[in-house]
Amino acid sequence: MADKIKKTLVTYALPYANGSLHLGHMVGFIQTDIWVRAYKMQPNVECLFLCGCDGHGTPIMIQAEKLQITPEEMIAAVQKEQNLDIGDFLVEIDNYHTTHSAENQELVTTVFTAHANKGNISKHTIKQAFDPLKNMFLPDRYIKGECPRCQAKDQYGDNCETCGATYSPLELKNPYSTLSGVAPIEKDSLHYFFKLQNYSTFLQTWTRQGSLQTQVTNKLDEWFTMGLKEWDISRDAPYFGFKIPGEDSKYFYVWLDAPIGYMASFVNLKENLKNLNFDEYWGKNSEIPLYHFIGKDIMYFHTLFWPALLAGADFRLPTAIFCHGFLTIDGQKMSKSRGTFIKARTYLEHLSPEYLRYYLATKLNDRIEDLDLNFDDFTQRVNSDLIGKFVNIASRSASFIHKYFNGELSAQLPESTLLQEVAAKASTIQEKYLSREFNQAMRQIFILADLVNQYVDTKKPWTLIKDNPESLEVQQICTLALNLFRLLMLYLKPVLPSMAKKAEAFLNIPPLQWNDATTTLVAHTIAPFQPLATRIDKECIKALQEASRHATV
Ligand code: 2FM
Ligand code: ZN
Repeated sequence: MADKIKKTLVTYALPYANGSLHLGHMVGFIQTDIWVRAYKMQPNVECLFLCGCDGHGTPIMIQAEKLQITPEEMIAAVQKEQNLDIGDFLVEIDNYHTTHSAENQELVTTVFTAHANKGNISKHTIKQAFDPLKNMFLPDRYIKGECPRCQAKDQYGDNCETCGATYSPLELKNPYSTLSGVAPIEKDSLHYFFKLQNYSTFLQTWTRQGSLQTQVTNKLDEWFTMGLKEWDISRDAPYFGFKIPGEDSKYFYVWLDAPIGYMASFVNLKENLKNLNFDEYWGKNSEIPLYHFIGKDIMYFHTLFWPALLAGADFRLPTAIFCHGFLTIDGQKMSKSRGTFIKARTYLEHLSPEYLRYYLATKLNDRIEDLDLNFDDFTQRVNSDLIGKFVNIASRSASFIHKYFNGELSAQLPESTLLQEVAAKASTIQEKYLSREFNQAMRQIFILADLVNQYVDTKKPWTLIKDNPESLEVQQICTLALNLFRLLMLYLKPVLPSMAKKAEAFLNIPPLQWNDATTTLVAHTIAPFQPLATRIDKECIKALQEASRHATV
């Protein structure tokens, strides 16, 4: 009987549709993609990776206005652009949908109605800042003024960058709307609230069941101690989002429909893959693991609101939520003036996506730590380790096999325990990927690469071949070296999928899977060598930084 297929569902946070992706986004996409690829290299598994763009909210409405296009037009263009950028970073997503979709609207209505029927929704009037010129309520980020504590000017509506005070925008002195420049007035408005506190007991149990990283559980404890509060889920027109059923000028807040967008992306994919079953994946009793990869800034929404929304609407819960830290560049926050605000596309115009994938893999772990992209370190690691230690094993050995042995690998391997030693690491490395300790996987792989280089250096095939151009010993040494390279390529394949494809082509083998660690390649003809990667030229980095200084954000 055929083995049962193990299915898994993975998502990465849906980027907003009001701008291009930058390298900060790519940290999460690459982390998720490496995990998914490592997972899919196992036998009898299926793993869907879903994403899409997050199309609602005031910034999207404002940005479209600025561009003098409709939000719908903007979302369609951005969705396409983001999808291309992600694909060009070799991130393999099964469906890149959008939250501004019929599928999402239907699911949002289902979730909202279920909660309304359970008494989890309340309505009451609140006071909010209102721009009398633009005729709209102002989200905090569109109000600036003087800090009520230290009087610093031009501070945002909720916190002061000078003294760190936090406050409500109504407390700012001499406030002004960043949209019109006029002073906002206070105005009453009726809002809808989700009673998150009704899920307090449920969430305190759920968040301690091993679905979250320890740092997240600790942070949540602080929030539980402060007590969960009701959550404002409505916004007044003008707004770009889904209208609340039965209302003329009130919309759901973007964060209500955003995570539901994960489900919508699934439903949309189902249109093309008819064999997918919604209940099997999203039903209350689903046995399929569901993993959400996200950035640390949106932990609150994913670990509290989202599980509560799902539970109350009788859907399944996430199996785990994995938060990653932020990207800094040369030790600092990305900044346009320093040329470190790097758009995904600008990077791709100057450097290979696999350099970044590899560099990030050497740094990513299972904790919520920020990671730094330091360009000197980046160049050094790619040039000395990736190219110098790994790629060179293949180029050296393959050239001997072609030049002296007609592309034929020897029928037997020479006396050596190295192959067993390297093969024995397969399961540990696979586990490191699946537990998101990519940095440890890289460390182990490069310890092995050092051993392989030492082996070749000790054997000196280039000297042996001079004495005897038909030396069986040289053929066997190079055959072993190529077998070792094949194993290292297998171990690096989740990180370097394009290089793996080229290696599979020149080794003349089917796509590498974890199981291949137990086999060897002997009495086999290899194909012409394909250059796998070249060193980073420092000029390319300079050009990238220069282009980033001039790119529009
Ligand atoms: O923070 C953000 O970029 C959001 N657009 C993420 C949404 S994730 C999910 F909930 F849709
Ligand atoms: Zn202040």
